[in-house]
Amino acid sequence: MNFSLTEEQKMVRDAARDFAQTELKAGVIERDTHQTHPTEFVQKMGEMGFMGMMTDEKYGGAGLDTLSYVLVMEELSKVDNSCSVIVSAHNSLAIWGIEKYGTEEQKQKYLPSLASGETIGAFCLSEPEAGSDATSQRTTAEDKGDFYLLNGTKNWITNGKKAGIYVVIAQTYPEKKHKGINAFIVEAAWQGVSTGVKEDKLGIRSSDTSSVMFQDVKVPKENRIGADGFGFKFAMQTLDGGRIGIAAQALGIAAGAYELALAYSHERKTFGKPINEHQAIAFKLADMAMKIEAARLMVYRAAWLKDEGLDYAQAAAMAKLYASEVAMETTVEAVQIHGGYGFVKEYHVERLMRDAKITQIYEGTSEIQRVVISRNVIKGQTYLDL
Ligand code: COS
Repeated sequence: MNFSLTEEQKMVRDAARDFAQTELKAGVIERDTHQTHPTEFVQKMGEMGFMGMMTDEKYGGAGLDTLSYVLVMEELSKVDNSCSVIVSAHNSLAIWGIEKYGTEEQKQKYLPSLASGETIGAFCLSEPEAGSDATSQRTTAEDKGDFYLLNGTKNWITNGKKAGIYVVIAQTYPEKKHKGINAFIVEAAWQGVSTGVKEDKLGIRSSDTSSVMFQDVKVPKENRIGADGFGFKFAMQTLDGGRIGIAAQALGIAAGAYELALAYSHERKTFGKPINEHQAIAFKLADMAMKIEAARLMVYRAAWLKDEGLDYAQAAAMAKLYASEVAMETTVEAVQIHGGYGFVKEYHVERLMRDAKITQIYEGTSEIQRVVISRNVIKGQTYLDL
């Protein structure tokens, strides 16, 4: 076993850390308050290679591994989770499936502008009545010969109003249930595509989340991804990788809140000594550090399994479930350590606490992760089997 990072991975991590701490941090409270989209930083992240992290260099991507992606997600998420969710949805949910299952024509047409960050991507699976129960798709894609006619509404779409490209999951043969579902690449500029208002959210407030509506949208046959009826498995596999990104986001939130709480515990004095010399605070810091380390090992291992071409669905579900719980617990404790200061925006931990909550909900709730994990466990899958 080798737990060290390569020189390249360290360089990528340090670049993300520097960018997050020196550029993102300054305006993050203001962007959160006013729900301002971090457009200029998305452009900068494109220049830094973060918008095509794992995409092959021949399509203009950075060609990095999943572990590098996780390291970047972790560093961005210590500071600005609106930026990190944009990176995650774009890389894991929009680009990954096109690169993995798209035709060469689709890749050449869509990947270069996505990988540079010029075009933002979004993944449209959830619907007003189909979130966890993903097989119950109401959006239809009727086969009309030369094209599919797409109709329906998608909810809670990250990058909804900013995306130029949507990967859309829709039902073509309702009688076949999940085996009748397809995945399509849909351009935002096409007639019949529209978006709802930007959602006013508890956390990740400056990221763009909205409904996306499709009304009689003509999707050319060549824009279907994969074989006819492959859409549900495509969506599930996309989410397996997406969960590694969100697990890394949760890890970054926890680590960011912990670092702030640790620094504050040295500065703040009560009863004549720094608060971390009181056991009540010292033990909180010990528990936080231990849980973050456990989450980190799970997240990095899930990324490693994916890079090795091994089965990572179970590891991703476990990492996402555990890291998101650690993010929630750690941020609540970080606010507590800060006392009254933790309750005001200036100290950053209240925002991280608000951001943490969504990691237990999106890309599969904690309850769905337990469904996935328990089914595998009952089938006899041992986690350490490689
Ligand atoms: N990879 C590949 N195939 C998968 C898969 C995966 N990770 N998970 C399920 N499948 C396949 C199954 O093997 C099954 O295939 P067959 O019909 O050939 O046997 C098919 O998909 C249906 O699976 P299953 O019967 O398990 O479907 P369920 O309706 O019971 O749902 C869960 C499975 C709950 C795991 C799924 O609906 C899910 O993940 N829901 C959450 C979706 C989600 O994360 N939503 C939030 C979106 S935010 S972008």
